[in-house]
Amino acid sequence: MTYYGNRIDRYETYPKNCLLYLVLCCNVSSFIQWLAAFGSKGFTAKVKEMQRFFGLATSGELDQQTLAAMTRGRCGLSDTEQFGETTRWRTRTLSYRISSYSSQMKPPQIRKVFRAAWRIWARATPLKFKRTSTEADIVISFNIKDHDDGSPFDGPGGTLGHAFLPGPGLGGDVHLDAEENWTSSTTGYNLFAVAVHEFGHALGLAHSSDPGAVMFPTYQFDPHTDLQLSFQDVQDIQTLYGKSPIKPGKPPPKTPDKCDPELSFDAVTGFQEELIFFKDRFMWRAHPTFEEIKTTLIRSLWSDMPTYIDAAYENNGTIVIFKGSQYWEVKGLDMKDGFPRDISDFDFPLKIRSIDAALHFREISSVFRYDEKQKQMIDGYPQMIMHEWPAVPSPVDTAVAYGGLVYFFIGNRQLEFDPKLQHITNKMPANAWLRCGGQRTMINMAIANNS
Ligand SMILES: [Ca+2]
Ligand SMILES: [Ca+2]
Ligand SMILES: [Zn+2]
Ligand SMILES: [Zn+2]
Repeated sequence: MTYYGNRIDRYETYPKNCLLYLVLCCNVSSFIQWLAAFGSKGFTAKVKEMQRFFGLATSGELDQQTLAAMTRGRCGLSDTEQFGETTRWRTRTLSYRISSYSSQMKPPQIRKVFRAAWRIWARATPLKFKRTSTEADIVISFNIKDHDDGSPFDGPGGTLGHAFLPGPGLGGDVHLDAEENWTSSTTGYNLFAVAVHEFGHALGLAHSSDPGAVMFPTYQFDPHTDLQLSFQDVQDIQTLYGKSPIKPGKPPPKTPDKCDPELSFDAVTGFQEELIFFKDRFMWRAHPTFEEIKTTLIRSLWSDMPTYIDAAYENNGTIVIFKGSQYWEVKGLDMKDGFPRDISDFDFPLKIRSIDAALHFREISSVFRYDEKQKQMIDGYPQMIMHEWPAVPSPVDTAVAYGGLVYFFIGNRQLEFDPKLQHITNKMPANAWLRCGGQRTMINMAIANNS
């Protein structure tokens, strides 16, 4: 890979092949160099490194989930590389010029998208952005294939764009691949989402390791929530330029810390042999073979899944997700067609319009709804048995059946309940499964108990 000038970014959708992906992901400058340096053992190590980054089982093999993670968009800049000297603009008002347009969107639409993308950064800083048709600090262009900067584009897919650090000439310039299906919606590639990320680079920002950040290297677009800078993005840009003179409104969203003793969950579900914990836009996967439990966006595994969910459970490899009066079903990595559907499908009493917690037992194959008043799980199917949960306080945030036991999550605590003994057998912090000091083996223990 030739580095040209201070080009810092390539926004990737997917690699033309996996090896190229690993080279990009793992900070090795060329494939040849990489092969010579690592050989086939190195390949496994690099796959593992990449799997750790995405919070997958570190098998070192290109299994289905790994390949799926690779097909998600990402920025081609190494995730671990640090920039040397800080580069930033010295003026507070920056000019930008759009020197060419995409044929996929009308020019006024494109101008509107860029204006909105600059506004995202302007709100957090003292910076102002003005569009001009003459000489500008930042030139934005759509380019096809080789465009004379040593980093040719590759047609639809692959590289989406790249940007240059602040500086004279090419500095701060943003190049987008004109052959992408750019849109202002969810089909193709959302120009706004890519522009906000690339503009961040044009202002001097590197990639962030915060999965909730706009500057996180993977392409992420959530049609259901307004795109906003994360707490980390705001801190990073303010380190370069200082605060906005305008008093901020709502504080930027903080990415939850899995080891925060106050952490609570929206929902928890089993998923084959692992447990998945949901909170806001994020999730953690506790898998017996995962060396590390990473914070990842729900969207990075299931792109159509709602966020801020109410409850979830697994039935035979299918995860059922509840939010408000709707529910969704996902099988493996795919959202099933025909969803969301209304929870009235479950024959709940009519007055029930949302679900606090859902539980599913493989043996009885039934859904229960936790009733706050009666402190019990009401069977979703009236002809089936009622279960009682003595000594479990209400309300509960979520519950999950795992290893023959039931775990009730209440704020930052969880209660382990043995349905056979009909009493609480353990009390723990809610995040006890997420490997925060001293709790490393909890998921393995639960599995051992079950077998
Ligand atoms: Ca491309
Ligand atoms: Ca420039
Ligand atoms: Zn990037
Ligand atoms: Zn370029």
